[in-house]
Amino acid sequence: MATTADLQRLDSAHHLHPFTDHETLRREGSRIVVGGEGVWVTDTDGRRILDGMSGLWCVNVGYGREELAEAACRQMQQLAYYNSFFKTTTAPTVQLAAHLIALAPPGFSDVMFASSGSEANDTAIRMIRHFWALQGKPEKQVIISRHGAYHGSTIAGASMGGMPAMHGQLHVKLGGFHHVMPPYAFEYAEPGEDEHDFGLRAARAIEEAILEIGPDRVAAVVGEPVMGAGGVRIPPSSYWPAVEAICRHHDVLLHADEVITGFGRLGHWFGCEALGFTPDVITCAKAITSGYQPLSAVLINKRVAEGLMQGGEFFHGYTHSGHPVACAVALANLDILEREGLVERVRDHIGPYFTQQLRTLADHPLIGEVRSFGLIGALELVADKATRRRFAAEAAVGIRCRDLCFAHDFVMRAVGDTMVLAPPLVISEAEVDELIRRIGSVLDRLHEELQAPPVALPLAGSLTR
Ligand code: PXG
Repeated sequence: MATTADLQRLDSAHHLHPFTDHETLRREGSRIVVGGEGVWVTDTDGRRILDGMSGLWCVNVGYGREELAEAACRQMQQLAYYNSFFKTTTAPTVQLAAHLIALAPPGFSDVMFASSGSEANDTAIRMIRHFWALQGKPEKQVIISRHGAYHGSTIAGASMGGMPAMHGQLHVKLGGFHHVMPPYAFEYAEPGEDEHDFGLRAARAIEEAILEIGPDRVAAVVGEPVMGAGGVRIPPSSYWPAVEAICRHHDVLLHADEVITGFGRLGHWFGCEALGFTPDVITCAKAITSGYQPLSAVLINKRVAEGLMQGGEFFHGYTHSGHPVACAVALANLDILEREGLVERVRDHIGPYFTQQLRTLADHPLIGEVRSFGLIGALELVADKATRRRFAAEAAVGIRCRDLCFAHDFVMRAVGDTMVLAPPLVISEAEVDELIRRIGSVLDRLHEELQAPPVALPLAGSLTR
């Protein structure tokens, strides 16, 4: 049996981690996670860690669900792989497509599968652009996105996303994407500006972009109903209905990237329902299997589907599109979500409880804003509570907070100085209390450290511990 030190040595020698500064990681070593049950994971040192992030926003039904392992095992024993090319498919693939359409908002009719959120978004981009070409409008190709959006890590996903650091490393960014202001009141609202009015102003930024580019050149608007990786940016309720109206008015498709918000995170099957709008295209991944298998899907409405079907063959697909094992696990995962009423539980019970408990942190001197929706939440760390002035970026206060959370055996992610949470939908009230208690201790500790002279501070920027 390999020891922690053995695994860390091999990890350092050979494994490149996603989104990681390897020089720092190799100095400090990785935490190696070996088990999980409910909302808890265990590492090789035997520490139990309360996972406030559902892995990476995905383990909605919690860890350790044997029936998902059994679904995978059964399907592997019966048929581990077959594809959906060349007029073939498999039973779980078909059943899952039908099930997703039954859960989707009215008007949706067809599903195409892939394995990751990034691939789903690449697929959606290709579908949307091809749809307009088939409509006889090949010049309608530009996709409007928002600054701070995360749409994945492939070249198209990173180009469509609004992360400046990722754009910087693309070197040659794909064309045909335009970014506008996000509906993020904490940073973009004018002093004293009403939330509702701010939401409408952020929607107007989209309309202004459509008019500037020309409606005959704009293919779609894309957005996460609530921006996740960009720092849990929750739009005012006025935003999405206004964006939808603008898209309809200018005949621009609306693409909801539901990779984080799908499957109950916001108390509805899809986030668009929670935010009051109906898109034409939905991409989803992550919690479609609660992370137990890699799987993603693009859902399209009748209009887009019928348009695409007029075009003969659509030259797109992956070896693992509609993989039968992933689809079988997704079906079993949807069954758990339905049978245990986990989506309604978020809407009616544990979501409101989480919000209420998270709000108790609002008085803390380091907290400039607390916000949440369903089981997604954020805490803004600020240097000055009255003016909401942020800390200097070099102080890396968010990263220090995250590292303290790890040291206190729980996971809360840092996006700059925005601390974000997305616990599994099965979290109990007692576990919410425990999470909030641990966050409170970490904030107190961080506050003390920040008062102390800089030499007393732990090394900033550490990644794992
Ligand atoms: N869209 C959205 C909205 C996402 O959040 C993707 C697309 C891409 O999915 P894949 O499966 O290709 O990773 C995502 C993924 C983080 C973090 O640290 C967030 C994601 C992935 C990894 C890390 O917040 N979101």
